[in-house]
Amino acid sequence: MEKIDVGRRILSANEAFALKNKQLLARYGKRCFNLISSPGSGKTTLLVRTITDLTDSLHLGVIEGDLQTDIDAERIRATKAPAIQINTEGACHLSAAQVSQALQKLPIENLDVVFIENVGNLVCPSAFELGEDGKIVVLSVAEGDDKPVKYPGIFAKSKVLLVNKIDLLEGARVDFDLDRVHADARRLNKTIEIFPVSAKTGAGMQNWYDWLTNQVRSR
Ligand SMILES: Nc1nc2c(ncn2[C@@H]2O[C@H](COP(=O)(O)OP(=O)(O)OP(=O)(O)O)[C@@H](O)[C@H]2O)c(=O)[nH]1
Ligand SMILES: [Mg+2]
Repeated sequence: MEKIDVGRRILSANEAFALKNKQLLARYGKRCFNLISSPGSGKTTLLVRTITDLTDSLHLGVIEGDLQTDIDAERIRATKAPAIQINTEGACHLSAAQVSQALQKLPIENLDVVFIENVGNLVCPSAFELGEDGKIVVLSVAEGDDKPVKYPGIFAKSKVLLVNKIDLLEGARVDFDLDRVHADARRLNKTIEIFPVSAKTGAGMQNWYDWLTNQVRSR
């Protein structure tokens, strides 16, 4: 009996949409980044702060992926930036087909960067290309410093690692060895940019803004 590799078929259908998204974004000359992390590491908080702090220099739009609700899209819209919510109804990642539909609803021509906030999950989203310029993995210090070695796939594939909630390191409220995370992430990915930040206090955020601004300028 012939064996059918369903996993591979799903991936190649996804890759066709990812290519379509990439071509659309290239035609408009826009950057697109795919934010991936565990639930609650601070993706939406980081986006809200980035949009607010860069309001005079960059126009950002967001595609939000969640199992249910439009809570995150509403948080983005409160900044006046455009946001499209996708509900995956149980799926643990966004697909390129879903992103393709959302891209048609965003005013891409008016934007500098499209951010995709993927479903909170450190594993599934890393396997699905969406047509982005790069993945950005967020790890908050409350999750523990062993995450790069335990979930290597996403750290190996990402352009940037945002180590969020560094305000919690003050007073040793959380045990987290930043040097270990640097070393482990670099071992997996020689070129990954690592920015320790706090979306709450704004600490370290300027390094992230400089990187993002350079990405837009070099397009
Ligand atoms: N102390 C501290 N808390 C933060 C920081 N960033 C986010 N938070 C808090 O972390 C919680 C989760 O933040 P979200 O931005 O909703 O996280 P998320 O990754 O978007 O979550 P999902 O979309 O559910 O995956 C909220 O209570 C935030 O206020 C930070 O830098 N420091
Ligand atoms: Mg969120």
